[in-house]
This record gives sequence, C-alpha cells and structure tokens, in this order.
Amino acid sequence: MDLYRYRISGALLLAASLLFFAATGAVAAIDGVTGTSFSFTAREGVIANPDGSVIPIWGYANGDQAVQYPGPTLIVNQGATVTVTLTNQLAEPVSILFPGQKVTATGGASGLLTREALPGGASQVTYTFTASHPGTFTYYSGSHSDLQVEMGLVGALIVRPAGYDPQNKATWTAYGDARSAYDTETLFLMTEMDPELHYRAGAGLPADTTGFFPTIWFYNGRAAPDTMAPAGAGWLPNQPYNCLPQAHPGERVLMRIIGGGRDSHPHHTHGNNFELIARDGRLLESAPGASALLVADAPVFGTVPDLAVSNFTQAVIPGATYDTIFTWTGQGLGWDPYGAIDSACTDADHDGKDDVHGRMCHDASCTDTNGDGFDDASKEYCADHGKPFPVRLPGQQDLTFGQFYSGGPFLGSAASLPPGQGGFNPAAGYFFMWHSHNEKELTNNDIFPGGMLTMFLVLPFGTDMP
Ligand SMILES: [Cu+2]
Repeated sequence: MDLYRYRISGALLLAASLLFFAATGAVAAIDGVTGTSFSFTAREGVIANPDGSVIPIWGYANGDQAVQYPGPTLIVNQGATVTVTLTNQLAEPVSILFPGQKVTATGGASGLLTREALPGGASQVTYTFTASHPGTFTYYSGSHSDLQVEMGLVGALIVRPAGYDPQNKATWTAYGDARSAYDTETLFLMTEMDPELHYRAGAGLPADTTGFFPTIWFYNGRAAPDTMAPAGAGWLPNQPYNCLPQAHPGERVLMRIIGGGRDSHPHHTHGNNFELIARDGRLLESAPGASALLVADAPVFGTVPDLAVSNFTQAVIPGATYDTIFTWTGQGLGWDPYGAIDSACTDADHDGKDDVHGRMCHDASCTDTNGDGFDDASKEYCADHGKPFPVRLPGQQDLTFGQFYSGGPFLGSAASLPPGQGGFNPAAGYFFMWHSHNEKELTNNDIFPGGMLTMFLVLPFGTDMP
C-alpha cells in the first residue's frame, strides 16, 4: 500500500482501532478449542460483513455453540489421540479431512474421500487420529468440496509440541525447539467468498462453482476492519476470531498462515521481513536440528532452521500452511525511534516514561554486551541510538493528524494533542498494515479498504497487550 491510500483508509480503520483498545486480556496465544475429544455439527448460519452484507454459510459448530466461520480452531497436544464426532444438519452429506494426519473414520456412510455424515442428524461419523507431529495444519470438508469449503466448512488445527505449557513462556515453540520459539502467535487463515454461490446454496438452489468470482476476502473469517475488532465481539456471533498481531520490539511473532480457500493469496508484512521456518507442518531444515543464527542481519533474534527463507510476501497456496517468525526492531530507520536522549527525563513513578511529557525515558547509552548490535533489554538498534528525528515537526496547528498519531513520532511517546484529537493510540505504538498484496483483495465488495487486511502493532516496552 502506498502512503496516500493508507491515509484515506484511516477513517474506516479508526473505528476498529477504538474497539481494539477496548479489548481486554492477553492475546499472545491463538483462540480455539482445546482438549482431545470434540463434537462438531455442520449447520447453516450467516456471517455479517463490514460492507453490510449478510452471507449464508455452512459451518462447523463446536458442541452446542453457535455455528462459526471458520470452524473451531482445534488446539491439541502432540501425542494426543484426538477424536472429532461430526453430526450433519445440512441437506447433503458432509465430512472432515485432516491433511497430514492418519485418520480412522467410523460410522456414517462411505464417501469419495472419507466417511460422511448423512443429512438429517441421525448418522454420525467419528474421526480419530494421533497428533504425532507438532505444527500448523488445516481441516475441511471432503464432501462436495468445491461448494462446501467455499460455504465455510474449513478450519485450523494446531498441534502443540510436547512440553508446551501455556503458563511458561520458555516452552512456547511451534515445533519443539528454539528455532521455532516465539513470544506471541497469530493465526492467518486466508479465505475468500463468492456471495452469489452462498445466496443460491443458502436458498437450496443449485450453485455452480465453475463461475466462482469472489468479492470478499477474510483473515480468520473476518474482513477488515472487523479483523481488528475484539475476538468474540457480540455483533459477530458467528465470526469469533479476530486477527491482531502485536509485539514489543525484538520479540518473535509466530505467524501461522493457512490457505483455506480456492485462490492463492500473497500475504504481505510491513515493517520488516519475516523468516519462513516451516511449510505444511514441517520445519525447513536440511537435517534434524540444523539451525541458522540470524543475529547479524536480524530480522529475528535467536535461531531459525537452516533452510529458512527471508521475505516480505508469502504466496499462500490453497490447502498449504506456513509458519513464519517476524521481529520488529526499528533497525535501519536512521533515527532513534525511542526519541533523542533526554538527560532530564524524570521517571519518579518508574513506569519507564517521563512524568511530564509521557515519552519513553531511555539510557544515555545503548547496552550491547552480546555484541549483536542491539540493546540487550530494549532491542534498540544501537547504531541509531540518540540520532535525532530527521525532520523538524510542524507546530500542532499546522498538522493534519493521522488516526493513529499519538502526538509524537517516538515509540511510547504519547505527547499532547489538541482537544478532540487522539485517543485511538493511547499506548503510543506503531501500526504497520499487513495485508494481501493483491490489492483487489483489500476490498469488501469493491469498497476499499477491507478484505484481507489488518494492522500489526508494535507495543512500547512497559505497555502490555491490550
Ligand atoms: Cu502494503
């Protein structure tokens, strides 16, 4: 996206950012259902979109909960025996495929690819598999798939590695070792819809998918700006998941990306490159344990598998999954994003910020004992430490404020704004647009901005996940 477009998009995005900051609770881990035994029902429902459209779907519901798009994210532990029992309330046979898993299916009726639950709710199928490999996987209907996956019968499967403990950050890895360690993770299940097919199928009419022409695009079942609204928002009862990557400088952000639809999508980050570390649930390594150290040319701190690939766009192919690690440091800006050194920074309440100005206080020196070029604690890029902001900011009365402007260009610097301005970025973070690099896919039924688009938020140190 160019800057001009970014600016005109602000008006719509601000509404979402407001909601975003109203959200509470840590979002370091992906939302989903945990356990070993699950009961899904395939049912009709609807989703609501930012363009005002209400689109009929066929979705998987978890237990007696609402039908949802996408299906419930299954989060299971490596080694667990997982069972999913499927009941069908749709008008045609339905099933679930778990690519990458050795599945035993019992009950129901024999279908083309697996056993199917027949219409009417009476015949159930139980799928059983052992989650032997950690990683990012998907599941979707193996019956009449050209229509049923389009209609919404698709979801994510995450297998936590052995030893994973949600309370112990030291155990947070995607694949069981330091090469896939992360501080925060976000799911990007990428899908698209042709609403005409949904209106026809939802009305019980024949829906010919050969004329497939999508006009709305989704991360985790939501089109922007709803991607940034809180998870579980009450006005989106069938779209419980949001898509809100966020991290402090230097932290490792795990993106779990899934091609969940029929089209390929170029998933694109701003702010830095990412390292692609795994595909389809397998690390990109030349031998088990082979690793590369990327400190010198960070984008990420620590190790990655030796065949990891650095890029700023990932082609996401239908049915495939990708794990990437992203880190933001501000390296290469050429100025100090924490603000010029202010020897008069007074921090009596020890919140890391100047008591009067609110801007981040930081040391007069960058402390780099391990020689990686970055401050040991803040991950500030030492070569830019203390470098002044490269232009002179106009006076307040001469500025037009962007919706996310905190009153100053520095991270954590919530400086004063005129009355009526601000409030959308109280943490004084940096926002980077992450989106599909196919610009057509940044719309909701031809209305820009929308679709496969969200914001990555850099949080200042001393501030927590909203
Ligand atoms: Cu862009």
